[in-house]
Order: sequence, then C-alpha cells, then structure tokens
Amino acid sequence: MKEDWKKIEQFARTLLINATKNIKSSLYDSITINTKSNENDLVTNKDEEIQRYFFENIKTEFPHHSLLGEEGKGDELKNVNGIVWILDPIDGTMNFVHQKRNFAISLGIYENGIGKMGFIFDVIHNELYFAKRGEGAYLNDQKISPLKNIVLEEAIVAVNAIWLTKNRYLSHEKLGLLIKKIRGSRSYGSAALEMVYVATGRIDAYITPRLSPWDFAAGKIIVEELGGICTTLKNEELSILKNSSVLVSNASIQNELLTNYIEFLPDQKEGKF
Ligand code: 2AM
Ligand code: CA
Ligand code: CA
Ligand code: CA
Repeated sequence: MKEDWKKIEQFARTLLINATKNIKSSLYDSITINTKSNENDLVTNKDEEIQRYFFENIKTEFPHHSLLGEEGKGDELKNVNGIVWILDPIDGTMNFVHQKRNFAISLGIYENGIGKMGFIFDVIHNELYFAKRGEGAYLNDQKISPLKNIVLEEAIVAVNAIWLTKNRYLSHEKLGLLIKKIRGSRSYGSAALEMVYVATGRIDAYITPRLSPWDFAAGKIIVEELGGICTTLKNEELSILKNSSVLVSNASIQNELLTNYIEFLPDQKEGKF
C-alpha cells in the first residue's frame, strides 16, 4: 500500500495541536496520580487520556498502522514491519505533576523500523520540534541548523544525578571524571526534551542507562537529521522493539564519551530494568 506521507504529517500535527490545547486548558485541574514500577515512577489520568485520544483517532484514520505507546492498549509488536506510530503522551510526567512545565508529547512514525517523522511538542513553551528524514528539522516554522563540532572541555552534558551515585548500571566513578572534564552538567527530567536540546546544540550530549522506545523514537529522528548520533551506551543501533540505554551526542564528542567515560557494569543486560 502506497502511504500518503503528507496526509500522515497533517493528521499528526492536528492531533498534537488538539492534545496540547487539552493539556494547557486543564493544567491546574485536579489530577489522579498513580505509581508504576516504583513510588517515584508516576502516571496520571492525563497521560492515559492523551494516549487514548491519539490511538483512537489514528486507528480510525489508518487502521492498517500499528501503535506503540507508554500507557498500554497499543499493539503487541512482533516485528517492525509497516508503519508504527510510537507515542509518549507525556514525557516528563514528574515535571508535569510537580512543575507544570518541562514536559513534552513525543511522537515518532517509523516505516519498517526506519524513523520517517519525529515530533516533540514542548507544550508549555508552544514549541514543536519536527524532523522528516532526509528533509531537515524545524522548530515551529524555523529550520534548525546542523550541529557544529565542539570539544569536550566546552560541552554541556545532561545526566541525571542518580547515575553519579553507586548504581546497578554504570560506573559512577567514570561519570564523575566526565563531570570534572566538561563545562557543565544538566538534568531536565524529560528524555524527549533532552534529545531536542542536543539536536539544537543547547547541550551536547545526553546519557541515560534505561529508556523505552517511546522515550527515544521521535528524538532519534530529529537528532540524526541534524548530524547528531543516537545509539545505546555500547554504541549499538537502537531498536523500537527494545528497551535500552541511550547516548545522544554531538558527533564530535561521541567516541571520546564512549571510550573514556561510559562504562557499563559487567553483569548488566541491556534493556533489563
Ligand atoms: P516519563 O516521564 O515518560 O516516564 C526522567 O528522567 C526521564 O526518563 C523521563 O523522560 C521519563 O519518561 C524517563 N523514564 C524512563 N523510564 C523511567 C522510569 N522507570 N521511571 C522514571 N522515568 C523514566
Ligand atoms: Ca512514565
Ligand atoms: Ca518517557
Ligand atoms: Ca510518559
């Protein structure tokens, strides 16, 4: 079946605009907060409502497409064949709950495992980051310039402080050396926003040992369109079928980060949280 990519893009934009309006207009309404894998892993009724809104509409318009999303009720993907919409309805739920800002809707559209379009909507700033594979990346209507080379001493790197304490995944000693080497570190609490910050050169890398496909699907397309690199922390390809560690980086510092500062602890298996 020949896909109408213009129609897919337009449809995605309409859903994103409507979802954003919905979130903004109900921002200070009372929300129901539940926990998932642990007491700090939050989900609200809004995360679920927004995902339902997307999935019901996509299913009606494109019944032959597959759906993958954080809040369940998607399709059980056995392979990457066909068109797959990958949604994180609210990325940065803790920020959404505590701060009412610094969260995003993340939507990646893949065809046979290859990222075709990535949308990351920073709801409160009204900033839509969009990339279409091979055709450039945009922040609202403005074309984003490709990334320039940098040196590690002048880099800003996003990493959650939890990984600088002793943990199951990464050598916190090596990461400590990195923090001393670079110009500054940041942690924003939304993987999608951290990825577009790398894509736009506001920061130069983002290091995290555990993400799911809906966290990185859209960001990967945007980052790669601007010349950045997005792999696992072992420099492997990311797959939309697997959880994994993620290194998002300006290409000029990626090898140095992997070689000198990122060390997986020996018995850690990729994707096992
Ligand atoms: P979420 O808000 O959609 O859950 C927080 O540092 C970032 O990591 C967010 O983008 C968050 O996405 C993501 N994340 C992935 N797995 C997580 C987990 N188990 N607990 C908390 N945040 C997680
Ligand atoms: Ca979550
Ligand atoms: Ca997420
Ligand atoms: Ca989420």
